[in-house]
Amino acid sequence: MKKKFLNLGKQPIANSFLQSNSKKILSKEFFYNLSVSFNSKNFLVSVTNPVDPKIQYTDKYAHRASESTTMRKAFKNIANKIKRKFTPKIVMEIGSNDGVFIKNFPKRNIIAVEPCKNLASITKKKFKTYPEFWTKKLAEKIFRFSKKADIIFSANTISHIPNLKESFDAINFSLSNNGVLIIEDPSLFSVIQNNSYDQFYDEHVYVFSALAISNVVRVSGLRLFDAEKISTHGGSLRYYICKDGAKYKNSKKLIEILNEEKKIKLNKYSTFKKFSKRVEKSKKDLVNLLKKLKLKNKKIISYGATYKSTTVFNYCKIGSQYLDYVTDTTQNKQGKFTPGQHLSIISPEKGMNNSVDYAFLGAWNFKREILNKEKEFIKKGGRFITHVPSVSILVK
Ligand code: JHZ
Repeated sequence: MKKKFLNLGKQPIANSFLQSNSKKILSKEFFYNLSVSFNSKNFLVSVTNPVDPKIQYTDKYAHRASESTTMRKAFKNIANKIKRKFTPKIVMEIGSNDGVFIKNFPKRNIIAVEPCKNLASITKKKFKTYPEFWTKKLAEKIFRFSKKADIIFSANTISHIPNLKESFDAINFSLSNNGVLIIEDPSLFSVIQNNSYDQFYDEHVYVFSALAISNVVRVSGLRLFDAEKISTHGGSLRYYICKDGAKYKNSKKLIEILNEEKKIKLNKYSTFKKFSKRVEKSKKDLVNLLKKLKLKNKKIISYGATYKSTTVFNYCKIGSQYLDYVTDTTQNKQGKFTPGQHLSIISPEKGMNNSVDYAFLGAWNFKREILNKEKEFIKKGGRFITHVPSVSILVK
């Protein structure tokens, strides 16, 4: 039932930024083979052989959701929408990261679940935080003797959990009768439309479609009743899910989204086979462009040490022969080296100087925010390169 359609080669853990590029550290670097499959029974697209979560979500976890103004605003907006629409008494977040969503709620309403101990220690100062993986056992520990959750929110986390059946069973156990699960994850529709193959890396065990989610939650006694397109992370879907017997009617918007997905055939293997050909072309085009610019002695860097760019650089084998370094605003990424290709990461203040001719948009999902911030660079003739939706130099 699970059929492979894309091979992205030998990849490191996308989040494993290295402390140094010494031989000793490099010799211990972990690699696995990243390939992606389609399940013709429930339409799930997934990494064929997921990596063990215990080596991914450690106390050194690098991603901070608060790093971008776009995301801070997006989480504030959805928190306000939830308050208006559902007036929840108990809200649980699965994968609370650095608290960017929960900080919009009063302390008494919140339960946070976050397995990365460095992140959990940030939110536990104010909110009830469980520094654990989301499992049936944890759900029982939290809810066996207390009131169930009115809202369970989870952004960019459920797609990271290999055992979906257990996760949704645990969610069903934790929801009140008319409680609602709201999840957000990058959408398969956007990945196919934008050719954004870099949404596949070890953490993104799944890239969901509404078609797949509706099938997968049904098996756990849940029902997808609404969905909406959101612009975060290069095009995501927000899903509204309830218990089978809850009061919510299936929305028109959901039917439209499901029909759109059927129209571009997200339920057919042939769609993904065609996509994999486009991915191969994207790799050739990007490498050719970088080669051409290097022959003209241009200085090229990368902007944003994203997990996504780990996939691009290791799949296309783009290292120091093309890129001088990577800039990133996240303090705990600065001074480290990118996984697999070992490019040094420095702050934009240091790295975005007059000597740079081109910057590859590793954080292409924040294109608008970054182009706005880097007006001076562009004014002085600097240019951004992107591979999404196709390889090009951005004129403005
Ligand atoms: P970001 C992460 O993916 C990881 P990433 C995770 N697995 C996930 O699911 C997705 O997010 C949703 C920097 N930056 O989060 C900050 C600048 O330097 O979009 C970040 O390091 N300057 C949880 O890592 C990175 O770029 C800027 O102006 O692929 C963005 O990473 C801005 C706006 C960001 O994607």
